[in-house]
Amino acid sequence: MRIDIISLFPEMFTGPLGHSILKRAQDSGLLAVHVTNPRDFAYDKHRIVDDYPFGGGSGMVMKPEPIFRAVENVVNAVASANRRIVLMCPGGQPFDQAKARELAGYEQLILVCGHYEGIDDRIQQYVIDEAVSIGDYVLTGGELPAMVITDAVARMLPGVLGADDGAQHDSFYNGLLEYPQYTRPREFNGWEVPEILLSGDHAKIERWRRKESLRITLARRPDLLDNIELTPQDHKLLQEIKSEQAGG
Ligand code: 4GY
Repeated sequence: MRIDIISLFPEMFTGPLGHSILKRAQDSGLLAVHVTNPRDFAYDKHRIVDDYPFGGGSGMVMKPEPIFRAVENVVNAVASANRRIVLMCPGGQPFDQAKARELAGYEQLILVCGHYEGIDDRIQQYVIDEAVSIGDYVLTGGELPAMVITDAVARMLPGVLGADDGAQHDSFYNGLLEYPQYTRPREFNGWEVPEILLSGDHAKIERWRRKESLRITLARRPDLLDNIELTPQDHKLLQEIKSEQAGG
């Protein structure tokens, strides 16, 4: 997959995308990330990318032409029509795991980062396929959201997390929060690893993990339980959890 980021501040991306799993994904050719600066597509003498808002008001608005040409340029760089052009915007659709999985299905993802007071709305109307929001707060620009989305989408690509596909056990992958994980030592500061994880009984371990996922989801994010299909075993496990709570 190729991810194109349109941003006035390309240097912001070098750190976060150049390490660990995202670096490995790029080195192995599973992911390519390109950052394009709309300023390079501002053809006036001062390469101006923003201007005063029509109608008045404070702050500056990003001009449409440099962004339009920057998007056009990266569109022309990829032959496939299987692409999505996404604007980072607090007013967009909430970004979640399902959206990450969906966006990972495109050949090319173009993430457009606004700055200042926003982008001339004609870009949003005529160029952008969809706007997404990473949460109900306002940042100074779309750069951090673009990094969040790049990260979440990249790890959904086949092969990025390695052979035994870690994403299957993620929080949210199955609609539940993740069960607790432990590693060596078996005892640390007198704090023990749950006995069952050392038993070697894989069926029992699976059941325990499912139960702990349900327990943690019920405690912290009960809203998530309304959005998934629970199996008869899940209902049984939830009953156990509730009676354990009642019994103290
Ligand atoms: N939240 N989710 C977000 C954001 C910054 C003014 C337009 C968000 O996605 N993007 O806060 N973006 C704004 C700043 C211009 C982008």
